Amino acid sequence: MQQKIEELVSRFKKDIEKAADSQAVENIRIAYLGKKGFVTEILQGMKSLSHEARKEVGKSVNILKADIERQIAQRTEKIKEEQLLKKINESERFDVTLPPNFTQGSYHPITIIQREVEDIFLSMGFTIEDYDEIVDDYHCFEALNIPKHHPARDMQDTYYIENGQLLKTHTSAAQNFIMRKYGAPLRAIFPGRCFRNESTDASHENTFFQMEGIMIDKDISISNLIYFMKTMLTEVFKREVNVRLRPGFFPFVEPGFELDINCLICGGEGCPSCKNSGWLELCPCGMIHPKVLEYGGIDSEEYTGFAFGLGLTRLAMMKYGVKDIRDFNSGNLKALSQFTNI
Ligand code: FA5
Repeated sequence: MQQKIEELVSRFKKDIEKAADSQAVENIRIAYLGKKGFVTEILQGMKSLSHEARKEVGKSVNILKADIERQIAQRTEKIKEEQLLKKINESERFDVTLPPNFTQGSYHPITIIQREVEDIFLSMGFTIEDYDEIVDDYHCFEALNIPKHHPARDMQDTYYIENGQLLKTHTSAAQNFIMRKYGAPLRAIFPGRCFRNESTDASHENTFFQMEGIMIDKDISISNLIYFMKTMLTEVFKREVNVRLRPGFFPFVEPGFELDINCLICGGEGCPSCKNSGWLELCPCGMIHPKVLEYGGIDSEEYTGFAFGLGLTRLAMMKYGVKDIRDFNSGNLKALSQFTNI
C-alpha cells in the first residue's frame, strides 16, 4: 500500500507540473481527490488491512491529501500570475509599423465661444484686456457706485477671502482698472471667470464666464449700444435671434437694461434651462453712470459710454444647445469631445 502511495505521489507531481490552465488543474483535482479518484481508491483499499496497518496507511493518506491540495492551490496561483504577465506583455508590445493611435483633443466650448466673440469685437476696433480673478472690494463694488452696505451688494453672493480680498463676482470689476489704464476714448472687452456663492441649477453655476465690454467716447448713446449688441449676436448665431430689452437696475449704469435671449433650447416654449419663461437673461447693459466715469478718471461732462456684461457660459448654452450649464464644468470628456471639429 505504501508503494502505491509513493507511485501516486510521483504521478501527481508530473501531472500537476504539466497542467497549463485552471481547467486542467480542476481535472487533476477530480482525478485524485474526487469521489472516484485515486486517493479515494486507496482509502477504500484500506478496508482489507489490519487495524495497525490501517492506522499507518491512514496517516500517510492524510498527509498525501493535504500535499495534493497544497500543490493544487500553488499551481492555480502560478497559472494566474503567468496569464497576467502574458496579458501585460501583449499590451506593451510595440509595433512600429502600426499607425499612431491618438485621440484628437478639443478646446473647451467656453474657449471656443470666447475666441469667437473676441474676434467679432476685435474686428470692430475693441482691444482685449485681462484682469485678476482675486480683486478688492473697491474695484468689485465701490468704484462701480456700490458703496459699503448698499443693498445692491446682495445682488451677488460674494466669496470673501483674506485681507478684504474677494473672488471676482463679475467682470465689471475690471472697469475702473481699464479706464485708468487707457483713459478716453476707449473700446475694450475683458472676458473672465466669475464666482458667486449661489445654489446651482440648469442656468446658474457658482463658477461661470462673463465678457465685459465698454465703449467710451464723445456722444456715445443707447443706439450705439444696441447696434453693437445686435451685431455681436447676429455674428455669433449667424442669423438674427429674438432678444428683448427691458429696464434693469445696476448702480453702475443709468439707464440700465436687461437683454434677454429667446430660449433656443425650447424655442421659447418654456423649459428648465429658461425656468419655463421662454427667455434667458444673457447680457445686461446700459450707459455708464457718470460717477463711474469719474472714478475711472474720465471727465463725464465730455465723455459718455456704454457697458455690457455678457454671460459667456449662457451664450455657449444657447449656441451649442447645452440644456444644463453645469455640464460645462463637469469634466465629462465624452460630452466635451463633441466639440473636436468646431
Ligand atoms: C452683472 O454681473 C453686471 N456686472 C453686468 C453688467 C455689466 C450690467 C455692465 C450693466 C453694465 P448679472 O449679475 O445679471 O450682472 O450677470 C450678468 C450675466 O452673467 C447674466 O445675465 C448671466 O448671463 C450671467 N450670469 C450671472 N450669474 C450667473 C450664474 N450664476 N451662472 C451663470 N451665468 C450667470
